[in-house]
Amino acid sequence: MTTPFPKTPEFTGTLYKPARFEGEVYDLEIEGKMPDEIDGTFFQVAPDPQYPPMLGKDMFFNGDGIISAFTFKNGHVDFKRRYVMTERLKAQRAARASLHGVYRNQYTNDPSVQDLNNSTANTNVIVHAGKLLALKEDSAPYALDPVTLETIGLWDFEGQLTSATFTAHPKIDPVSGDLLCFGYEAKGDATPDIVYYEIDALGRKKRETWIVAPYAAMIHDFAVTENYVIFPLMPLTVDLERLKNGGRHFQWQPGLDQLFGVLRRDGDGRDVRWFTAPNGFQGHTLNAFDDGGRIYIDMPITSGNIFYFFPQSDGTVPPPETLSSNMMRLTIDMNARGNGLEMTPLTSFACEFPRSDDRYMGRQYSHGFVIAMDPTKPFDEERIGPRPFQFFNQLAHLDVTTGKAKTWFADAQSCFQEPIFVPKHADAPEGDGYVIGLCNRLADCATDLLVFDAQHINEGPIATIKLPVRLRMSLHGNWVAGSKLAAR
Ligand code: V55
Ligand code: FE
Repeated sequence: MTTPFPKTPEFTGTLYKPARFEGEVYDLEIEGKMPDEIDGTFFQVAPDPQYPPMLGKDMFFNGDGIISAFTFKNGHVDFKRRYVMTERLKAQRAARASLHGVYRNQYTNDPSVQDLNNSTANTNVIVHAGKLLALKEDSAPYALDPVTLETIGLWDFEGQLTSATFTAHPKIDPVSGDLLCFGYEAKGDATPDIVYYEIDALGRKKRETWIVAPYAAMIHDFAVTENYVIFPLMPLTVDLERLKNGGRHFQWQPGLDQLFGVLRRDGDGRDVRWFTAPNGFQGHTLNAFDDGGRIYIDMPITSGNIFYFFPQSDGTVPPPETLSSNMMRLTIDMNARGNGLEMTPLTSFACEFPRSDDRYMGRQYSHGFVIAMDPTKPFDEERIGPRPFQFFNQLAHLDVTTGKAKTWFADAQSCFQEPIFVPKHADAPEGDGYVIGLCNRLADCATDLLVFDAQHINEGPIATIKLPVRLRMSLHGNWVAGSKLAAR
């Protein structure tokens, strides 16, 4: 490879310089006391471009998906990291160059890849029906072997997937083990169609409901309760003409409300109602539940566009310091008339990458785990340098029933990534377990995996798992119990 990566914030520094590393490390170095009882694998995925962008510039969300697997057993951790061998990556490797243009715009790709699937498989990984699924919201999933990380190929659930797309944020029903999932732009680029599926633990489709949104726009994450599905339609719209003219997939619309499409899980979709809140940026779902008549959805909401790479039509993006952000509780009263909803802050600080105890998905719950930014803490601006995204200098445990938060701050140059929750054992009480997450160390150009006692995050990690290689900034992942992988 003779072309260098661009010297832009998206491709430089300890956080964003591509790592492009595949390999295995047997028995990682551990500092502290690793509990013997943690048994399973933490899978997570990063966008990590194999080649410098064909157009000379690109955004973080367009990198090739690479999966890390950390397998915990008897107090030891083994590490494996492999690219998802997407159609796109295979074509690039054959050409020894990037062949892909603007994010989610096939019209800007090299003609040689025009007919290939465009997914980078870079946003989330989840195990379902014995397969590891690598997800990108513009495509069907890619299936991989969860033990070898060998790519099997594009996965249409044995012909059952009728949509062009599949979310990167499916949920697993903790009682049935069903995969609760959806696609938006589900009939192709810029279509307003949305499909909701429920696929059982053995991979058989049980439910398929189609609705049409008021317009085509991003639905990144969603929420599911025992009775309802909620689709947050973001003010990031799609336009086919813009795509054909080589433009960006999404454009921020400052004049549009936030919309929340609500339908009954057991209905046919004709009951869908769109609730509204003032213009803002809907983040990831922490959790949601209903009490029959009212629906509660907890998610961080920001006052404006945080995706600077999807500006509004005149090119403007708000300076990040002008935006405010909180974890919010949205309450939707299904018995009330009108399309309003109530919004109350659950935190006084900005946070993202929220996770809960997955055994309580869609049920009344108390414990949330997030990464957060405390701007009053020391910050090594020089070492951290320009960065395309928010830096998160804290890990936090929220009790959404009491409003109390416990936080942990490492130092002036450590950036946290999504924290996942691992129960102490299958029937431990809610929130009784461990929180595991990656932490980028800018002083050492290193990446550590940290293990916390979930109830005592403020006391710092109980174990630090040291990687001998630096990993690039990543996105989402999930914990899979060893017993589930063995039973596959
Ligand atoms: C997001 C991330 C994506 C994407 C669309 O965080 C939305 C939101 C990593 O890719 O393609
Ligand atoms: Fe996401």
